[in-house]
Amino acid sequence: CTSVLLCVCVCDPVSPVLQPRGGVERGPDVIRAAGLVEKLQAQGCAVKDYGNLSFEEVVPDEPVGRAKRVRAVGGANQKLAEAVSRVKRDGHTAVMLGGDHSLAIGSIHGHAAALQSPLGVVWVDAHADINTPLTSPTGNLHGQPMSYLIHELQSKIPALPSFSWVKPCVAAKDLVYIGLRDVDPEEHYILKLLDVKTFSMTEVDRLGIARVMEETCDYLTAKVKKPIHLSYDIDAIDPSVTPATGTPVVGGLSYREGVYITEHLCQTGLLSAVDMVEVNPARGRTEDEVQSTVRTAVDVLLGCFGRRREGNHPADYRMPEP
Ligand code: EXY
Ligand code: MN
Ligand code: MN
Ligand code: MN
Repeated sequence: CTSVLLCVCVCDPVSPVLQPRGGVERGPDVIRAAGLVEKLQAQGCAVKDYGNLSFEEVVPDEPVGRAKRVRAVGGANQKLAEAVSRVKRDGHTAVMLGGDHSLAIGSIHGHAAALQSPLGVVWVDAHADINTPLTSPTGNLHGQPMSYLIHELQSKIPALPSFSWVKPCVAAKDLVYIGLRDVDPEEHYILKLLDVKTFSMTEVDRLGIARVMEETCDYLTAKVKKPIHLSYDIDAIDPSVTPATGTPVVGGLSYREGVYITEHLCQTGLLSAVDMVEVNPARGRTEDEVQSTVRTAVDVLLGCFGRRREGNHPADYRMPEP
């Protein structure tokens, strides 16, 4: 397989406030330090690491209405979208390491722009991240990325500085959520209004993760087999496993469910780009908490690229004859 790592951190709207000495922008480097590239190569992937994208600091970046850090996040995502488009046009599978989930604006936009066909999006998250700038209770852009991308919400999105390049590129029917358990009332209204397919943690409990994944893929490929963009927020997994993240919510996916999602998507052959976001080493209370979070993020990514839990063993092994 061929994968390309774009290591990206779009500035986090929450982290600098809560963690003034650094935060989610260190996610890509700790994921690298845990050996992601080497492990992908060991399982047969050709990997190109583009390094961290660098973004201009925007000062001042006063809130627009309630929306915070609009210019910085808009500008960074435009740069990211161009980078992702180039990678996809070169025929690679793109991996975006966050960083904040607001990077999905540029990631999905750039992915869609490079394709000739529509895109299916699988959003694995405790949160729906579909507030508009006007419904958002916090103004944090990481709670909003899907709203900018969905065709059906465009009439509800106000013009924002540094966002004029963003054009909707995903149909509401091509989006599936897995792992939801912290949804704002306004987001719930949007999900119902647009009839978005959701598997909250209640459905994961009721159906089991295997059936959730079968239904997800059946739903997305019912008419045509679309390339899939997986946007994976590490807070989808239970904070007992992945505590080093900005907005942990109890009652999440187990490690095994979290990895199974990627194993299943990998075997569809349709996985075309992956975001791994919200790994924040500054939010771990101990080194063990950071390592548990980072190792899980790495395993989730390895699952996207063919890692099997029984081991990836060569098919040409011959037993020694006596
Ligand atoms: N729904 C809340 C908001 O819009 O502020 C919380 C969002 C948390 C988003 C995290 C990254 O997934
Ligand atoms: Mn965030
Ligand atoms: Mn989340
Ligand atoms: Mn998220």
